[in-house]
Amino acid sequence: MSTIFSKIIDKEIPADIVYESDTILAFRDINPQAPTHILIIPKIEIPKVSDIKGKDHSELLGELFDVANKLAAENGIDKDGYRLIFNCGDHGGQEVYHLHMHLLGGRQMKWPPG
Ligand code: DGP
Repeated sequence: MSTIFSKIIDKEIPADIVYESDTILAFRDINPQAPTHILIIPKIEIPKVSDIKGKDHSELLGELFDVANKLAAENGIDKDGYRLIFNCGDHGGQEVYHLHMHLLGGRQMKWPPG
């Protein structure tokens, strides 16, 4: 089922897009939890982490990480470090059921997460 992220991909609703390729879109989170908070998403609809099939999606996942590392460098958070998060399902705190990687940085992260 399509989510709000499909509308962002289709440019039906605006977003602060920081990267786009044929397969991936990245945009700033509407409710940032750190000075840098970017969502990196595949354009194809994969609802959640548990729907990933390594055989089918390994190249796409590699691209997601490449984009995360590139955006971390562009946003000046690569030296001090950053956090990459996939929330999965209710207990994982997932709100939007279109696979997305959170790139968070620009402040000290805590552990354990809430
Ligand atoms: P998650 O809880 O992992 O499903 O995170 C979903 C994130 O998506 C949350 O941090 C807020 C963000 N978000 C939800 N709707 C929109 C939107 O319309 N635009 C943008 N830029 N971010 C959104």
